Amino acid sequence: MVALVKILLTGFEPFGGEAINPSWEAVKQLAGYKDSVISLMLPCTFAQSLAVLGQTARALEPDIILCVGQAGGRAAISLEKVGINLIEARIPDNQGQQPSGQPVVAGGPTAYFSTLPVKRLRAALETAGIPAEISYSAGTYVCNQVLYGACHLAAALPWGPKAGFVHIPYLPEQAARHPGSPSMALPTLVAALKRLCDELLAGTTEIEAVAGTTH
Ligand code: PCA
Repeated sequence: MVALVKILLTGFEPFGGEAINPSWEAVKQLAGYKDSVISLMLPCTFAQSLAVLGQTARALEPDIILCVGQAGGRAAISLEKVGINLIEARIPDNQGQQPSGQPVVAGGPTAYFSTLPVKRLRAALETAGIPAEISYSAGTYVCNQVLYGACHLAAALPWGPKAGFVHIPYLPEQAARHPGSPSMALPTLVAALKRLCDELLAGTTEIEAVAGTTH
């Protein structure tokens, strides 16, 4: 019998004055997908996000940790390549904390690369007709903290899970209150996450492809 691949898929609670977070709206719809996906909502707080992720990952022993967050202003599904060991909060988190110049992990490496095959995931989304890009900065807020922390955690877990992060655009109802901001409809976001899970269930090897940015 082939062992089932387990994906821990996380989204965030709303933050920054928004009533909803597209990441949780989409992630919760994937609960139980292909008997492999476990959906988890993370608090948008520096103090709790990684504790909740770590506790759940240790209890469930997923093969893959895929975290999802809102990136208002981005137009495409952003496959994050790099998490950095820096917290620089532009706005307070959901507990009113606004840390500045702090490491995610004291004494940790400067950065981690996602261990997910971001080039292959981008190609899969493009084939499915969904706008996608590789991003080389997840910012310096809670999402970057979770990407860095997930990679740090995964590196320490004995069964060696893969870990990575995806930023997604606003939902149309959010963009309506941010004139000029791009958005992606919920069914498209859900289709994108399903496509990513399909791809990861098939394996985590990367492809050769041109990527990168010049700015
Ligand atoms: N986006 C924020 C944190 C939670 C979320 O969904 C970020 O990009 O850091």
